[in-house]
Amino acid sequence: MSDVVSALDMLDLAIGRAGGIVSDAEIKAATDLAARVRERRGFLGDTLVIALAGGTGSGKSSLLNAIAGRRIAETGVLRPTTERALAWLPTDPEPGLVELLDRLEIDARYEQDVLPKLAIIDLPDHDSIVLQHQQIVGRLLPEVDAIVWVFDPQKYRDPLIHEEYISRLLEYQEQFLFVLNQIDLLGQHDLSELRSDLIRSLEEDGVTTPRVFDLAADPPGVEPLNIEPLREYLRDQLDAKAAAAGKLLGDIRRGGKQLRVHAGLDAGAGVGFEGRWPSVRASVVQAITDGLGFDDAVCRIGDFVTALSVETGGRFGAQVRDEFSYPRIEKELSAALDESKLKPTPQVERGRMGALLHTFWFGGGGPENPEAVPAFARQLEVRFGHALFEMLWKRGVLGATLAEVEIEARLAENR
Ligand SMILES: Nc1nc2c(ncn2[C@@H]2O[C@H](COP(=O)(O)OP(=O)(O)O)[C@@H](O)[C@H]2O)c(=O)[nH]1
Ligand SMILES: [Mg+2]
Repeated sequence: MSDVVSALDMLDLAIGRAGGIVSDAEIKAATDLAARVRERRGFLGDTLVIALAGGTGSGKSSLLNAIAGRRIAETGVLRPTTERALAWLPTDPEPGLVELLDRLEIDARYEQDVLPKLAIIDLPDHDSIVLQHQQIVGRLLPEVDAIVWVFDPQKYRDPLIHEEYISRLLEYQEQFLFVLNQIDLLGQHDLSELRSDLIRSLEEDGVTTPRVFDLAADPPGVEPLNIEPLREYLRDQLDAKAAAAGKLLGDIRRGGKQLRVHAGLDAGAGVGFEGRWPSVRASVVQAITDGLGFDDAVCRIGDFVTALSVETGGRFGAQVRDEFSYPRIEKELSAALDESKLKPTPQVERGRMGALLHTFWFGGGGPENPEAVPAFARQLEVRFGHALFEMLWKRGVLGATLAEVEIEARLAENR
């Protein structure tokens, strides 16, 4: 299972692994992009997550039941009825949604397949537990897509809701929806008056253009009234959300791709190091033991480093080159000779071909102490093989992580 959150987590991991492989500026660009994706208000996934808030008895639980089309939450005249928050969520919820509910410690979860991609959180009735409710709303707001404030005709001016919640949380007003419930109890005239009055008080709280839906979630003996406009609004929001999630995934993929390009990983991570290095090492040993000379051996390693640098490219390629500069290769190579005590075969000044012919005709080539050859080969392994392998391995791990970013994002796009 995959979602925006998983893809973004993977991008974060890749950014953490890109140090030393791509430049700091490129890392910063990717970090900024990930931060922008995370900053997005609301739930970071393609499920539309809404929470129902409001005074006790206003009809939050009834509204959930009305939207669901069946009884999910307990409702009742005896207060409070909803003691713990509960969530109504799609079956097979995206992992980010499960994490969100875990974080909010909402354990009561009812899976539904009525409205895929819609999750509704019914908050506890707050009169008795104001503090807890306040904390939940505070924690919830930054993480959900919308809060539906439910009012009833008796308590729609409840100062607690207006002063303690709405006017203090105005920075989230884009996410607010308002429901005037129990309209079955009102005549047409009362309804329009009450509706205007509610809008006025919300404006006094500081809400710029309150979106108010009037409905009856649980009129006695009859079907809910006027639920459809709210449902329709939620459906539109769902479409908008799907588009937004698609855009976020696009951004994440773009961030991953940038890192891949800068790390020179676009054509894949492998340069076949393990297959190539043993023959380079053998040729260095040969250069030393066949009398081709120290400089020739240095060049063989240098050529290999250059090839790796060119093939990996970008900043990483340059770094391979910097790490294994010619002076360092010379230094390490003479240290390898010292350590292994291998005495190089005296150089024959005729170039490679001439040297080979020389050995062929006159024999007698070879080091004074051939028994030191394995120790020399081991030194090459330690001083060059391991170090190069480690650098390439790090880049390979980054490559694998970036592949994972792409895979997670693609899977999420196709959910
Ligand atoms: N007349 C009428 N009663 C309603 C309506 N909606 C809810 N109720 C009743 O109001 C009471 C409280 O509803 P409930 O959903 O438990 O409110 P909550 O505390 O906000 O969750 C219950 O007895 C519901 O049956 C409605 O639209 N009209
Ligand atoms: Mg309730």
